[in-house]
Amino acid sequence: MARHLITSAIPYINGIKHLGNLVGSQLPADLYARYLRGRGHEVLFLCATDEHGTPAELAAAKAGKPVADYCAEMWEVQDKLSQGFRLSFDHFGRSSSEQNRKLTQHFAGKLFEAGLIEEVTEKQVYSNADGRFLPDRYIEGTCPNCGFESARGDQCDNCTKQLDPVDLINPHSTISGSTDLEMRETKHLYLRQSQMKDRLEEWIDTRQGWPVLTTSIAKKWLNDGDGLQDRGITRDLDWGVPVQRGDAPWPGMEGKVFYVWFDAPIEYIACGAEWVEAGKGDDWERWWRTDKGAEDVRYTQFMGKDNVPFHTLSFPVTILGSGEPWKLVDYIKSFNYLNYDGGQFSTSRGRGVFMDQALDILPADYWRWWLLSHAPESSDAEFTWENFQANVNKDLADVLGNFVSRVTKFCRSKFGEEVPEAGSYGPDETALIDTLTTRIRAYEAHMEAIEVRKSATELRAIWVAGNEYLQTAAPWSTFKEDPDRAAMQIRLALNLIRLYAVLSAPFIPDASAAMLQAMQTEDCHWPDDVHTALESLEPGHAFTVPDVLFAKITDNQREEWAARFAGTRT
Ligand code: B3M
Ligand code: ZN
Repeated sequence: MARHLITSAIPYINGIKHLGNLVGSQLPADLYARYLRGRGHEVLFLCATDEHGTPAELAAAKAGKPVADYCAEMWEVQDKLSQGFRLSFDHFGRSSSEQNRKLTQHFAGKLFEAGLIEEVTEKQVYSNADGRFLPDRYIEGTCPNCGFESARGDQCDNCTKQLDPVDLINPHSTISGSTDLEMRETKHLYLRQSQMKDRLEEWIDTRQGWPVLTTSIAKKWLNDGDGLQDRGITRDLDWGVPVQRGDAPWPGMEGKVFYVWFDAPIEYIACGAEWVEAGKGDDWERWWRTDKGAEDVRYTQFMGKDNVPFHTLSFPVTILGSGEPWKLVDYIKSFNYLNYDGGQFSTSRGRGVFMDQALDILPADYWRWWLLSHAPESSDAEFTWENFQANVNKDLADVLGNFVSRVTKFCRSKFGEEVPEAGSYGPDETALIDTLTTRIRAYEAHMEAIEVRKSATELRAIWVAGNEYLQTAAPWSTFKEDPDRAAMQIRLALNLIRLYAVLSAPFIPDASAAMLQAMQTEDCHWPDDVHTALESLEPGHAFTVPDVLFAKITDNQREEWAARFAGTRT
């Protein structure tokens, strides 16, 4: 038994996530967590909402709510959706927590003492009417390049030119509309990442077997162009972690907060403290401090590829630079993008299927199975309704669901609702056990390597093996000449249902629970030995015929959904 710490990239608070977000971090993290728990390991699986920064402020303003209220409400919404998708976080925290504020300020203090934070004076747009410095996104004006009237301080959305606020013609504040703006000197903190380049490189080089996607992105940012850049870690916003050095004020930094990407990864750690505060655990440091027991913890992070630089460079700079014994990540599993029906999923344009909409039309297991079995690992993947319908109908309804239904109904009609006793295995059964043993060992190897698609393919093959056995054994014909043999075949098949429930739980937890319930067993033991595992339900053990596990998606439904989700969400 080992100890596994697992974190998923923490989703932004501003709005409901789409299925592309889900499959790029939270869902595969859940798959891995469930698998490891199923194997008897000790797991701490943490996630949270990422609540700071301009996007949260802007979304709250748009909703006409104070930002703290907006975040609290959206946390509830995201928490409920996480539960709906059966994401088995040990705790779903919030980056705006008291624990994260303290820890972020603590790290800043340590980094400052280590000489890794520099104070830089620069000129920035100040709005007299608003009484504050304006971040780039809060300034709009006419684009000097194309004449577009609502170009932002950092970029023109019309011609995509990167801008500086000073480039804009007739700039004004998007808060008040005021044009009474001036350039003022202000101080900001920079994290001196460049100082840490060698240590980071050394650390990355010692990470054995990281996915190519992860290391190539890390190396690119480490070595491309001018190398690792120092990075501004403060912002002129009201909403965020106030800039302090530990408990002490930071002279000249009054009214400023840390940049959202500085405090967000620290929330992974703070979330452990929140987990304890919530009464769900009693010691978070044994997961996070190598001087307090975390040296034998294996820490795995899950994220989309766009988040990799922050996790391979910036966050490790924070941890290593603090000089304190915090746990560093052991393995980073990153994902490409999932596209939607010939284009991209887009939160800002409301394109694609969002988590709430998905659960409105189908239960979680349908989505979990399709998304995980098509996880964008080696390249981008694409969701189409045709493919979704075809795969769900075939794998879940025709293969798995049909097996369960045929076996339980046949047994009920010929032997009653209990496991029949007669008969003993022949060559077909020995061959099946051999096949299953090979496949289950392969499934374990893929799961341990977090090869999500390969794991799904193997699991599907395990289901197919049972179906093929049933087809060849044909207990419905055997029953006529040799009822004892049919009894043996069906006893094995009923036990296979339990075995499938255990193996499939990481992918489709609800169906798995329904199968165990129908088999009236709580035996979730992993099948280390297939022969033994197929003897779990003994002769005479009662079961029930479950409701249909997976209903097929009809052509009408597919067409209706394709049309409903063709446009953009309002
Ligand atoms: N919230 C971006 C994202 O959801 C960001 C991740 C933070 S992980 C510390 O893609
Ligand atoms: Zn422009």
